[in-house]
Amino acid sequence: MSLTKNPNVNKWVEEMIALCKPDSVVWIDGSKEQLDQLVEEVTSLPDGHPDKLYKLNEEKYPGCLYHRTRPNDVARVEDRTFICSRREEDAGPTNNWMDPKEMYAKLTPLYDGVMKGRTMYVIPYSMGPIGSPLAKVGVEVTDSIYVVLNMNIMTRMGTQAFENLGDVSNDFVRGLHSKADVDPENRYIVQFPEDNTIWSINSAYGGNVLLGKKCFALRIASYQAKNEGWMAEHMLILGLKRPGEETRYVCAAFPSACGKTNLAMLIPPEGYRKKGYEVFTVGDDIAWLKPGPDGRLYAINPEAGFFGVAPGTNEKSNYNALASTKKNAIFTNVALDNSDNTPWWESLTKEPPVDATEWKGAKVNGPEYCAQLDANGKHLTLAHPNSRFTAPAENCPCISPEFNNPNGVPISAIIFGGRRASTTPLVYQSFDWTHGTYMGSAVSSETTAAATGAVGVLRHDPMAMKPFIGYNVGDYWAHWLEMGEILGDKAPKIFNVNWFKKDAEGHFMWPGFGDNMRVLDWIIKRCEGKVGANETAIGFLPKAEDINLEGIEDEVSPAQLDELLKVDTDLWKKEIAEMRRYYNDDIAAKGGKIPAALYGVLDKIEANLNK
Ligand code: GTP
Ligand code: SPV
Ligand code: MN
Repeated sequence: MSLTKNPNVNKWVEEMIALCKPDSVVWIDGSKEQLDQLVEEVTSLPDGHPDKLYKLNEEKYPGCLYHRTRPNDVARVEDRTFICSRREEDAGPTNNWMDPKEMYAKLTPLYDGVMKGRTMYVIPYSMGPIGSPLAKVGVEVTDSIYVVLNMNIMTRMGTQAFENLGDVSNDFVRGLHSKADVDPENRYIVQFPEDNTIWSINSAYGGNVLLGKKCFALRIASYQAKNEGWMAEHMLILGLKRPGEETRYVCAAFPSACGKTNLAMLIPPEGYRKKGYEVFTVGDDIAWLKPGPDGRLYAINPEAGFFGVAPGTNEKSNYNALASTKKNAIFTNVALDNSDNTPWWESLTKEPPVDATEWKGAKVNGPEYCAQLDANGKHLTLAHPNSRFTAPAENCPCISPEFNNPNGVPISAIIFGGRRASTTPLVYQSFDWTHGTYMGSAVSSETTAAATGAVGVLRHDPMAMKPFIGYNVGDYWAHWLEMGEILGDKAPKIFNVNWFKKDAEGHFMWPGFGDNMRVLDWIIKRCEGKVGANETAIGFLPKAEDINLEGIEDEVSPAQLDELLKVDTDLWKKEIAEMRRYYNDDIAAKGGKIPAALYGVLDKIEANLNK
């Protein structure tokens, strides 16, 4: 039974039913009874069934579930992700493109009858708080209970979403997902931005199938945002409360698996905590940003949960993320400690469990298994490097009191970053918004396990949005510049950080995690005009004495801090030469219209370095 009178929704769902031919259709109202029933169904599947979810230790992890995806289906697949705008030039050089007519024709046979013998679940959901002027509605049809249960955590799911849409509007994103045969050869993640439509097939993993996340809230939304005068970005949102001062909010865009969840939930070092500094999480992955009535830029988190990287998460590195996973969470591709049926991943505890199940499902002796080396000489891991937890934001001990504020929070600073072993200093500030936009366009980072392919290779990832910009990257940069014009002197200040600089021995030079507070502190003071800086060829850098090292003097010597704050002219000349090559060869020569102002910045920095 449909849950809405909206004829646009009902007509589209009828079409999807006619195409996929499910045995039955269930509209997801979001009620506890309905969800409990789905949990019973999916946990009752026989052991080893590829769709099965497992219940975990009810005392230690109440309401938590565990799932293993197929070994060839463990991350986003960028080479199988398409932006199907009518004109190829509107997809631009950073996207795979196919004519939408051709793509529909290609995929329709794959979906034809694909749900025979299966149930279709119709999921209404809101991205953003119910009632927020910035929120948007999506409907996803899927044949996966895993998707339903994850969408329940990641979005405001169920009948409530239709309240936002109303009975007549056609403004909703249509998402069609089928796990089909989970055949990697026919795996497609396709966005049709001009149709508000997403078609995903032959995957059952995370970002490929939770269509509200990357597909809608970034790829489709970035296109909508350009047309409607706002921004959809791959950014965390955090609030920093300092004693006796108003809470300041910042956004940070780092590529996948480069530290957004960690920064968003940061616990300040002891010295700061004692003085009363606190960090509050508004979002850990996606921000929708729009100028507010006072002319400042406001941000909401369109999501309701965290789909976070598990390995590396522990009491010390990210206490708040770990705490968020302790009830009503779903774990995907982590390992199990069979002694008490709890999830485990690398670095959760020092020693792997002896009686373990590794992420593909084999029962192993943990320490013995992890002592083995793979073909590249790396230790085997019990959990997949891109294993994840799906956790409700409301579990997070430091969730912001503004999390559900329909108007969002005002943003003081935008921070870019990535994994850079060399060249990029710990932190620097742009000269102005245009230079900040250039800095965003110049983000490059060593690749991680979040997408399939080689790990550790330096690649350009402008604004941490390379896999997520739903249109031409040149037009996207132009949109950033336009937003700067609109915001004028109320625009957030723009910074770049690098937690990942390495010394000659390959060790990280900066302790990172909670100690990143020391950098945030400088950033906020810069926004408030309360601290000076050194003007360099590439931007404003902190004076060494303005980075507070109290409590980490043993870890970061003055010489090391100098190294972290160094602008190496030779390396930067290479960096600029590479940027010119990137602009010319990878973007302009392939149909990206680079705004002249960005070439202007490139010229200026190059001239500065040659002075
Ligand atoms: P996505 O969910 O893929 O968008 O990732 P993310 O940007 O939220 O990354 P996340 O915070 O999950 O961190 C990914 C990995 O980076 C984890 O293994 C972290 O332990 C590690 N990491 C995060 N912050 C730091 C840091 O400040 N320093 C170092 N050295 N590692 C960090
Ligand atoms: C990312 O890869 O940036 C993620 C995980 O946040 S996924 O939802 O799979 O895209
Ligand atoms: Mn992400």
